[in-house]
Amino acid sequence: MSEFLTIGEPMALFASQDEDVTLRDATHFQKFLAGAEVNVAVGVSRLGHSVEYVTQLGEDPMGDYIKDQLHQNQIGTNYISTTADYLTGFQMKEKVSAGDPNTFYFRRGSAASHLAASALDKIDFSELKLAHLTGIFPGTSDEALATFKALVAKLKANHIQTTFDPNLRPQLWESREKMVTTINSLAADAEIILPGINEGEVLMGSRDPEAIADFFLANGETTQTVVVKLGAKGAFLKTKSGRTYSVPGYKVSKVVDTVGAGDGFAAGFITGRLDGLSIEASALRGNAVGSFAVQAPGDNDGYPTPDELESFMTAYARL
Ligand code: KDG
Repeated sequence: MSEFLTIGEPMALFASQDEDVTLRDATHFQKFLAGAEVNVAVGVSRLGHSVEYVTQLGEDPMGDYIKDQLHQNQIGTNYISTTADYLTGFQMKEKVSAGDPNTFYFRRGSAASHLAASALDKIDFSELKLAHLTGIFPGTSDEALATFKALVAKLKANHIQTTFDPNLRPQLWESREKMVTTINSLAADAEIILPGINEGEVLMGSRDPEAIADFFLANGETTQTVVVKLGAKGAFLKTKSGRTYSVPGYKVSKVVDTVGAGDGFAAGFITGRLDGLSIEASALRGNAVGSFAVQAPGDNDGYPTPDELESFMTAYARL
């Protein structure tokens, strides 16, 4: 039983330590836990909420490493299955002095992509307050897409609110058209949608944050709020009733690695909602967690504890 649940593909991440060197030539790597949904799980757990994570791991060293990491981060493993038939996925990430690093995935046919819908039968929805979903897991295979849809049906039947981050990974989809159509149709079932501005442009053709929000509000009857992430510039929010908010970003002195900032935003936003904050205050917290994320080399290792978050937000408010 937990307040928060997510489903996804966790991976071991080998982050290069050789700056501005290609993955082909890099020789030094540090191992981390990665995967968009597990990043959010780490962020929500670190901020003090109970979390269960649904996935399937291979019976291999990467799977064992991920299990250890989940335990260290106090993430529930009650809904994690294991299989000897498929391997756990992993990825590599460049280190860059500026901009976004290239990443490369070794995940096709992974254990997580073979998670069957029957694995959802044991989920206890009784204390669940919110579930986070992304466009990555359903893109990993047709089986994962079916499992994802089965989970959405169960969440609906149990009246659980959902956040949805499109998290576009074109490498996973057979065509851009299939990715756009499927993700827009999955987004329609979420109460809160969290697209990045670049994703909004791919999914509906405009970089205007309000046009992106209007698109998703019209796309699904369930959708109540759209939060468009603007990177360092913060976020733009629009609700079904037509209210809009612009929430500023936080400046950081040195960006180490941008990957994981969007998931950090989601973790901050979600914990804001679980703590009863307004959507505007939740988005401000999301921006704060995102700014912790960009100052660390892994995807979720920089996410704050409640004390770290509070002192950062208080100090910043005084500037
Ligand atoms: O958002 C960051 C994640 O996406 C990263 O940790 C792993 O790329 C990844 C994925 O597809 O889950």
